[in-house]
Amino acid sequence: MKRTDLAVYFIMGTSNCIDSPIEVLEEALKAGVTIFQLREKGEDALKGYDLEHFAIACQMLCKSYNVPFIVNDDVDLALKINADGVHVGQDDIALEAIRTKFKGKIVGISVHTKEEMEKAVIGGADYVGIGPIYETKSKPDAKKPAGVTFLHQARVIYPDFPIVAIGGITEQNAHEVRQAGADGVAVISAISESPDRKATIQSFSSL
Ligand code: TZP
Ligand code: MG
Repeated sequence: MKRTDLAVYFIMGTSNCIDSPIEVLEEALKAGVTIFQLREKGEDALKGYDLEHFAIACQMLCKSYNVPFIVNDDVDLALKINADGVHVGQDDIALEAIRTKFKGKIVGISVHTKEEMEKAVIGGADYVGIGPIYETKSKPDAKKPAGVTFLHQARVIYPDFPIVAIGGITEQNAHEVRQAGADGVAVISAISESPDRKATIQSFSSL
């Protein structure tokens, strides 16, 4: 993948949207998000056939805008529907196991320390997500906000490795994370809850 693919990384599940999720996604794609991750979480999360059906609808939309479609956590679903990639956390299935199943596809992993980052790079990840940078209300079990210190360190150690920042990123603070070395911003609420999605996405695109 190219580092520029991470520029505006939209993440969403049905619980993140007040409006129709498919309409939100289409609006976001039209406005210029560069990569999309389906992250279906929470008590009312879609499951089984409903989840697969929704995932395929998202995937088809992404395809029509030429935007990579990534599935969070659910490696089996990603393989079944032939998604462009998966994103996993430290507590999910091991990177090496995914890497062998996902030849030629995008594999992203969340990291919080230098050790985790080194393992990710050696283990063949295509990109890492670093965060939460700021306070987030979209992930109840998120770690404490880390600010941009580690993000900056990671960029210094790995000048060319694709890195996206996540957690509480808004139009107001996005500049700081790009300055610290992130190739892009990964956001849920800043886009899904924006009163003007087009303007929000354009502001992220022009960083
Ligand atoms: N991982 C770390 S923070 C976070 C995830 C999935 C949630 C990001 O959501 P928001 O609304 O952009 O803070
Ligand atoms: Mg996970």
